[in-house]
Amino acid sequence: MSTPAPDAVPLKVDTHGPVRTITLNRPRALNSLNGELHAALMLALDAAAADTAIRCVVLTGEGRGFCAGQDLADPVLATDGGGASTESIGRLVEERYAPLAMRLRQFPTPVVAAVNGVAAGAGANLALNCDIVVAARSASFIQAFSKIGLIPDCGGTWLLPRLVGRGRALGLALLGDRLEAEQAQAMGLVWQVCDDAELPATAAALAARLAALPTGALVETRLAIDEADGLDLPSALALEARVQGRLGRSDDCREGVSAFLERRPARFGSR
Ligand code: LHQ
Repeated sequence: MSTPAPDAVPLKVDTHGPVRTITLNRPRALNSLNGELHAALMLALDAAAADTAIRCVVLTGEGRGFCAGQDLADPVLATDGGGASTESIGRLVEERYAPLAMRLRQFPTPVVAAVNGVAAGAGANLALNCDIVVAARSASFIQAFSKIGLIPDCGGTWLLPRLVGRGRALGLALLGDRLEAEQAQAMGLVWQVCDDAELPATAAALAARLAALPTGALVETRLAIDEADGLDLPSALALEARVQGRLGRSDDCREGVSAFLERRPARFGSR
């Protein structure tokens, strides 16, 4: 039997306790997203979301890339004239990248992006949609869209100004320059940078910490921060009161307070 090619399976999934790691596995094309990889990723995210034993997901890439965005050689982009019609690109963004961004922003557990190499185009924004971004020192981020006549997608237009401010968002998106991991960290796009060899252990340690915290409260924190962004202060305060009122009655909140008072580690329940 012949040995399978290294990227014969588009996605690898590993589970260690409450942490599920999803690894994009098309290393020869820098894990760019064709239809098959996109579908596999959505299915893997659905499976992790449905499994209540999973309390944190890590998203990473095989090889020297994290994800180079849309697979520009995907036949779905080809037309007789050699270019994709505006309509088909619009549909692709609607059918693939918008659901992917929404899935991550509404995911029922924290999601850590472990950026192992170049993250370009929708691949960069895939990482930036995650709750915590940890990057290998050799990783980089490129808003590659302008070079092919497009705008940032997969949530980029919404995310970038919120993460780095309008001026930097425009600089990144218009110029499409490569941002090294440490520059990305200095701008606030990345939480932590580590040596390349340390990336899996660093991501696993962060994921284990997140998995031990009350999942519901972590997810509500993300949702409230995102929602508050579109609200005025009185509305944001009302939102906080509403969510806090609900979480305050939860078993996790009771357990956290009891553990504090009894000076013992908290044991949070299932999500
Ligand atoms: C690739 C790709 C790739 C296929 C590297 N596709 N093969 C939404 C809707 C519809 C349409 C368009 O897009 C979108 C959203 C988007 O994501 S738009 C942005 C799409 N991505 C890009 O424009 C990035 C294209 N890639 C690059 O600019 C470079 O590859 C980067 C800067 C990421 C890495 O450069 P290098 O380290 O020099 O690597 P390389 O260019 O030699 O790539 C290695 C291989 O990966 C190579 O294949 P080969 O067979 O020659 O070894 C590339 O063709 C392949 N590859 N990105 N997106």
